[in-house]
Amino acid sequence: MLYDQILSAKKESKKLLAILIDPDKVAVESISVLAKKIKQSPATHIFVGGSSFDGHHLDEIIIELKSKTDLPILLFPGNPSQISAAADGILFLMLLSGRNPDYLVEHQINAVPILEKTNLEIISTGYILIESGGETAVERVSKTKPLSKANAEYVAQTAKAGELIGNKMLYLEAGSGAQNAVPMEIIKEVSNRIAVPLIVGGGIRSKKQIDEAYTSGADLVVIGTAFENDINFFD
Ligand code: 1GP
Repeated sequence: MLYDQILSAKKESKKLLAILIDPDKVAVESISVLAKKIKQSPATHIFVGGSSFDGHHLDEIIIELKSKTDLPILLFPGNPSQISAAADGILFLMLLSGRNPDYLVEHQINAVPILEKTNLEIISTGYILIESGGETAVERVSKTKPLSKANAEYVAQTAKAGELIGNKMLYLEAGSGAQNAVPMEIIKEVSNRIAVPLIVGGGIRSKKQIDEAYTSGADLVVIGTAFENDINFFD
């Protein structure tokens, strides 16, 4: 099971790395080149999803990725149209930082009939958006405000509530292409407070930032835009 592997990695302090593929930004034909680069990178997981993608060539993208790499593929959906039975699992997200009922529970309810027709491993994940210096797509699409980075205690409290509700992972998100990544102090505060694996992503553009996220307590770092803009990023 994918979640058990993530938990074991956490126990062994083995850090994980996911490359995020936004299906809106890639063509099926480009996957073989991307997959080659992913194979040469330190990535341990592939995430697939985007804020506003309508799901149109999702199956094809995932089938192509699966035929070209051995990494587990986890859906990172912005809405229920982004569910594909071809993936291995799904981050079943709950936008804990926002107060929009659609992203707290409505999308999840609508996803059930689709999920029941798949064998996807479903991993309940609390998703926390942190302010990052400008409006991000997640903010725009979810119509929610991020949490202030000035109040690390409140962010940690939110993450802990997610854990107590039953989230099996927490995701600290600055937003794709964010000006500023999630600050180290926030990552530290949250990781000290929760026992479940911590994912950190958004605006991470350098090896140094990846290492800083790990040393602050991230168990899994997500890289999307940096790899999208430069497929040689991990060289
Ligand atoms: C976005 O956390 C991911 O949801 C990755 O962000 O595209 O900025 O790497 P970037």
